[in-house]
Amino acid sequence: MRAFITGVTGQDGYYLSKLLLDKGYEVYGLVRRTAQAKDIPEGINVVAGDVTDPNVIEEVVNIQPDEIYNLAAMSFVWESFKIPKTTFDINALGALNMLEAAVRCDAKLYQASTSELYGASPPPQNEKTPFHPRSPYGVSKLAAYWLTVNYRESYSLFACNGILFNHESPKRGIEFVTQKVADYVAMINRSFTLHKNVPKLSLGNLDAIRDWGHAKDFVEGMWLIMQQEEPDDYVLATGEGRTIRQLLDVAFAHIGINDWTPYVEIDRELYRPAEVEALIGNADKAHKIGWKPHYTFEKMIGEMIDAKIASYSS
Ligand code: F7E
Repeated sequence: MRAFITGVTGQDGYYLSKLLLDKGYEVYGLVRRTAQAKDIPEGINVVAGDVTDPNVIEEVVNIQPDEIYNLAAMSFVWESFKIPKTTFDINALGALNMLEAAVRCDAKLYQASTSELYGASPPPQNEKTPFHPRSPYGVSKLAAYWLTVNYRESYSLFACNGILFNHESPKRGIEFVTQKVADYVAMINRSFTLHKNVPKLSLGNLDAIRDWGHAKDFVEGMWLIMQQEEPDDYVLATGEGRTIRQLLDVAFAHIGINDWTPYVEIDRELYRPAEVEALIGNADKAHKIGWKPHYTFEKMIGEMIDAKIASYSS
């Protein structure tokens, strides 16, 4: 089997390519600049290109993959308010190019959809919940979602949306709240031993609720979705919602601090113009095809903090 992965330098690209290599796939990974390819797992065939460039279609056709995983995205919701057009180009136009490529080589396609499609729709959210995105990111991903459905219905393409709720790991970018907190807590841990003062952690909305799982569990779901008889759309989520305050409780407790309030300050700049208050997924449909997350929230946050502590002491 041959797979083509866009966004291979990101968190999900890392775990998915490892999973597919372990399963014996030949893996091709699209990177914008070959210099970025230094952190990807060994054994990946690096392809230089960009999802927004129509030339990428020809590249994919030359490779003739059996499965395409479109993970490339401008994925930071807050920033999508600052760069809406770039967000649209990468997330919507990029998906369109990959769908065109899938039609041309009759490959299966996985589209990285997101719980941000639900936005203002109250939890629990499943595949039947109405969409109401609240950011340029969410709207661009909604366009990609419907393009995927449309290509499935128009060209009998095996095209699927994985509607993934938040998923994290030590590979998560520092701009996302879990990694930002993990990094800070690791720094505090170090400053205890060095007896130094560190600045406060600036955060935005502490009352937002998210359903956080581990990326390693979620990429197994991506693969499983692609192995079904019929193409379909699936929610992947843990079903557990927590506030940012509860994330802080767990993260600080990991280094033995029970009251985090002296360490945290609120910065209004970090609020989004339109906030998504609560996302908690119902993944019953995915459970029926055999998907189940294994990580607990505490284990995942602990792993993220420990990885940061290890990186600071090396
Ligand atoms: O924010 C609040 C923030 O940026 C989570 C992406 O992978 O998951 C991710 O989107 C919550 C929000 O992730 C800070 O307002 C408070 O309510 O970690 P995040 P996200 O926006 O949920 C979905 C499924 C995706 O598809 C996206 O691509 O935390 N929050 N204070 C903060 N968030 C950040 N980043 N930084 C703060 O200081």
